[in-house]
Amino acid sequence: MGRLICVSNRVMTPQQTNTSGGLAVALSSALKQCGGVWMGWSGRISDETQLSVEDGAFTSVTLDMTQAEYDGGYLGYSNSVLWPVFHNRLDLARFDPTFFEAYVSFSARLADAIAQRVQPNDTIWVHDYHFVLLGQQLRARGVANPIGFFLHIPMPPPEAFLALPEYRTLGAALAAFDLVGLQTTSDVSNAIGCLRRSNGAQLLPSGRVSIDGARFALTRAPVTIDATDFAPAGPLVRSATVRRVLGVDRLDYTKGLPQKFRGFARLLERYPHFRKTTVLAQIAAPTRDSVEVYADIRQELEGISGAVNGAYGDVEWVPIHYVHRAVPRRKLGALYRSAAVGLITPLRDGMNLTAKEYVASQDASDPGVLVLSSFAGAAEDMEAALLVNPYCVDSIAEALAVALTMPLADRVARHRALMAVVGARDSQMWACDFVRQLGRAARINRGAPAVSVA
Ligand code: ADQ
Repeated sequence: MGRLICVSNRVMTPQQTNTSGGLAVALSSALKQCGGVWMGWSGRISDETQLSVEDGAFTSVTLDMTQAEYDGGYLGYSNSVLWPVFHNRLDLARFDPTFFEAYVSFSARLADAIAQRVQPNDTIWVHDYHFVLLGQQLRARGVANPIGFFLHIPMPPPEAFLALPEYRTLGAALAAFDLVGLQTTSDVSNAIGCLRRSNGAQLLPSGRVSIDGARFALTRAPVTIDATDFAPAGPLVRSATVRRVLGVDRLDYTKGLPQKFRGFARLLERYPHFRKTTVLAQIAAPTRDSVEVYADIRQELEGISGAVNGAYGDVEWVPIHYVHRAVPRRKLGALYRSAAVGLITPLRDGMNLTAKEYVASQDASDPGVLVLSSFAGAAEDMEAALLVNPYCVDSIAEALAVALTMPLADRVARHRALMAVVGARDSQMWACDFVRQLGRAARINRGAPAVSVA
């Protein structure tokens, strides 16, 4: 079997051990097992065209971005156009016609680097919205290897997708992949709807999609976590006097943090007996600070937490503990475990790994309760959580009231059902399954008989 070449915007080097985020954990685990190459952005901005290469259990190969690629391609097209549009926030998208060229540019230089290094038996797996064009760019450079794509964020409804000036180009580019993976069944049906409208795509009886004669497969492949990394170690430590409701998110407008703060304030307003005995701890990791709307949300949150703390707090009790910082990964498990409620309420989310991490961290004999947005991809399989409408502060407040008073037997039963989902598969299984399906899709595309996989 050949090597796996993974491509994603940020790359871990073989020496890095402190992984942050599901994509990094899943890919490093797969790459360590198969050996292979991880390619993407170095995290640096310069005009240097030389690649940085580090060898170890796998090889990392990274490329610097030019200032124009960073401003127009990464901050611009990726994070100010594709990110908001795919999360159905057209109001926050910046449709600047100069962005797309810079987006094409970095992806094309990466395609050059991959085309120079790829060997005949290699499999290429491209990740996320930064590189929608990469499959097509590789094919244009004569790369005939199996190439798969996985979208970690939601696929938008067709009306939002068609708002992208480049929708036809993006849709056609997807057809250059052998397999396109999405997080949920609704993402798969949105993808079919988008591609029908944008490129006249046809859904074939085999379930494959055809665009102008190019055929590819679509699959639902929800990202998983390694639940054993979060398995409780040591006794359960929770305060006897104050119960903690916990949120852990990147500070992103898609994560619904203002609504979450207001939902908690509504709980205190409507049910005064929770005052003094309950706190909301929100750990919000800084992200994309140089995109304007991210600075706006930061200010908004500081304003809401200040107002709620001013209205309800006193010298002994501060209702909202808002921390704008990342927590070291090794400390997350204990933090999740100490919380009576995990409050994860994104307005839209591809999956949401924090929800899975919260469940995996609980003590099965006295677990906390997960309150989860019904608009997170994770909600598709996690019906045993208390599902809420994250836009509705009353819905959040009522779910919190139920969670904070839930009898032990109900908490145990819900946790057992959630663990059956979270513990069933690990990140290595996720990656290996995708690569197997990709091999099969590529064989079908090239007219070879498919080897069936279990
Ligand atoms: P994100 O939106 O970054 O990624 P999410 O699923 O929320 O992903 O996971 C974030 C990861 O970062 C989790 O592992 C969490 O523990 C960690 N994290 C978040 N805030 C933190 C903090 N303050 N301190 C420390 N760690 C923190 C995208 C999509 C998601 C999808 C993932 C994986 O947007 O929908 O679930 O990819 O496919």
